[in-house]
Amino acid sequence: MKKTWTYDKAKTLFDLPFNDLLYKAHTVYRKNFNSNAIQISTLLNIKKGGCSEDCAYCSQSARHKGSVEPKRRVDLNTVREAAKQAKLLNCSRLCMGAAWRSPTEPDMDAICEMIQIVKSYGLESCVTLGFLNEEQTNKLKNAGLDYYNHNIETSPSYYEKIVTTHSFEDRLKTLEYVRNAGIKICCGGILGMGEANEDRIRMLVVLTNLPSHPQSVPINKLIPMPNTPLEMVPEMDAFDFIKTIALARILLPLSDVRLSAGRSTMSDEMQALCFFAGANSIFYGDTLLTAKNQSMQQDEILFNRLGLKKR
Ligand code: SAM
Ligand code: DTB
Ligand code: SF4
Repeated sequence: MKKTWTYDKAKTLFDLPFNDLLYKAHTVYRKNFNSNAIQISTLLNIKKGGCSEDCAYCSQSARHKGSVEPKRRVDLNTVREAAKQAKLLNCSRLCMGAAWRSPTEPDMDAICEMIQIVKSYGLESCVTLGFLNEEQTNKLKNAGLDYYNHNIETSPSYYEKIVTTHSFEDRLKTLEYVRNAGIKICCGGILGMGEANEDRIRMLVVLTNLPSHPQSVPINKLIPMPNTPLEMVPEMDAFDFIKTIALARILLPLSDVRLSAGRSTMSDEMQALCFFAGANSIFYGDTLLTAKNQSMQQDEILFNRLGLKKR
């Protein structure tokens, strides 16, 4: 039975001394997973830039002057090449991201073909396309989609300060369609957008109290992208980041918790503490969607030094 978490209970955990919180989180981690094995996903941007939404962190919003140059949707060959490469690099999942508020019908047909290509390489498929309706969700399920990524980003109240073109509730609605269609959910957020620890805790409380836990929970650290409203936000405290990962592990004991965007500005020691606290998944590859990732070479060195294996 899934445990119900209140904000107060979660905050009591978050406020424990650092060692006590990490010990608890690592105990939960070890009970449920091989704590030396990391799930590896790779990213492909299938439609860059030109998005109608105004998400303050995003380099792909057409509303931030000077953000990335928009490109057309990529062709199927680009997906084939990315899938081949992901397989060669021992990744288990390819995640395809599009800078859309929501996909059109011709987009949907192309996406279904892309999913089938990814599956034909023996990889798990994940897409993130913005808002979906029920019909679109069922179409993705029939194409064989494994995961849909749709993040809640932050607490409900802080969300309004970050995005004005859609609401937190809109995001929950798409998550409901995805869950009802039987597609696994990848849902997390971004830390370091100027929010308080209270918002970080509230975001995790929303995730743990969904009708079922998201199977995958990406925790991104803001990459302050040039020409976005968040470009100058001060760097968040590293210990608060690690504590949020630990809380995610305790509140979502069976979910994969992904140490997502922002690793290229984290020290090896900070990443190691996140892995100890229960992060068990990463994005691998030299680029994310538009930003730089920690290089694959650095990841190989880090994994060797920490005795971590790809799962
Ligand atoms: N348009 C879709 C949507 O909004 O759901 C998918 C694409 S969006 C780029 C995928 C996720 O990347 C976002 O939900 C956000 O969590 C993360 N992200 C985007 N820009 C980021 C940044 N500058 N730093 C950290 N994470 C970021
Ligand atoms: C997620 O939570 N993080 C990934 C993936 N889902 C699609 C994307 C990170 C994007 C980082 C900023 C960029 O590359 O523009
Ligand atoms: Fe568009 Fe998604 Fe970026 Fe928001 S996060 S601007 S919806 S691509």
